[in-house]
Amino acid sequence: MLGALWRKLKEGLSKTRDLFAGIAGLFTGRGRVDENFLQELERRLLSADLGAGPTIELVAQLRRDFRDREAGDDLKAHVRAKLREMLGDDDRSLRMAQSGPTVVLVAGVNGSGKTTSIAKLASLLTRQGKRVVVAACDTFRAAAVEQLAIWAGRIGCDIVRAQPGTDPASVAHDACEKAKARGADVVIVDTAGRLHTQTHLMKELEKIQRVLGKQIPGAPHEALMVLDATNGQNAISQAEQFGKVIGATGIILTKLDGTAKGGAVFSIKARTGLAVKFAGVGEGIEDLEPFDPESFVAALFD
Ligand SMILES: Nc1nc2c(ncn2[C@@H]2O[C@H](COP(=O)(O)OP(=O)(O)OP(=O)(O)O)[C@@H](O)[C@H]2O)c(=O)[nH]1
Ligand SMILES: [Mg+2]
Repeated sequence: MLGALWRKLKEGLSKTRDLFAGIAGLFTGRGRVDENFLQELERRLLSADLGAGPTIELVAQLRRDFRDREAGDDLKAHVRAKLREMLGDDDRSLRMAQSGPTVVLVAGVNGSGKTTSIAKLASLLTRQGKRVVVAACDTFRAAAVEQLAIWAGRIGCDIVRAQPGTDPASVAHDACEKAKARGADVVIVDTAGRLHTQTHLMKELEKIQRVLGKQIPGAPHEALMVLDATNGQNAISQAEQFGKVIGATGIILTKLDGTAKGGAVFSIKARTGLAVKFAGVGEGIEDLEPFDPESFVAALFD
């Protein structure tokens, strides 16, 4: 069953799809799998941002198993299956608390799409009948709080906010209190953009995590790192470090609609060990999809 992700990806992923169509096109030329063919395939996989590691591995394997054979449908099916395999079989559902509110912390570099993704996730969960509280812990900019408040108003979920300059950890604390008092199902915590090299900001994130854990056992149950797909391999390099510091449990990969670098999906797993749990495929409130490897590969190859 191919769902909404596939449909949206077919529309939104056009730039990445063009590159993969070029890759799939190699298999219809009915040529031989010789050194020229393999080098061309390698070049195309790299330009689709598959990453050096996965590309080298795939091409070496084809050199071993398909050398001098005809580059036809069975090779295409093989490559498609390999790409699917690279995405792994992780549990991509949100880890929910055994009882009481589930807390989802969202972090990442500036402008990666955190606040928008939180709004989309809050909307998705609200549509599933869950009670959601969003916590506006990006207290650096008044505009950041406003942005989240506007979304919360549209979605009809609760928001906990404070004056700009308030300690983000105290907003996180209040959001947990409110969630417990109201019997909410999920708390989603927005944070200011930061780099893993900004020690004081990473300490601030640790403090938020500590406060969440004191308020609600096991919180945060998810620490989702937001990556902007348009940054391709650069985003992944940052994520390797960032993810370790915050103990990330999964990835939200945004802006897949506007980029030819969608192949980065394949190297995220290899480099960070983390599964993409959600994919952002547009700026609208419904443009977030639970990531499904099957649909993703199908959207690229079919
Ligand atoms: N096309 C597209 N745009 C997106 C997507 N997700 C976010 N954006 C846009 O990216 C821009 C930045 O999004 P924000 O959600 O404000 O990013 P942020 O990480 O909260 O930014 P800071 O709080 O400043 O660090 C906005 O213009 C969003 O509309 C997506 O999946 N597709
Ligand atoms: Mg933001």
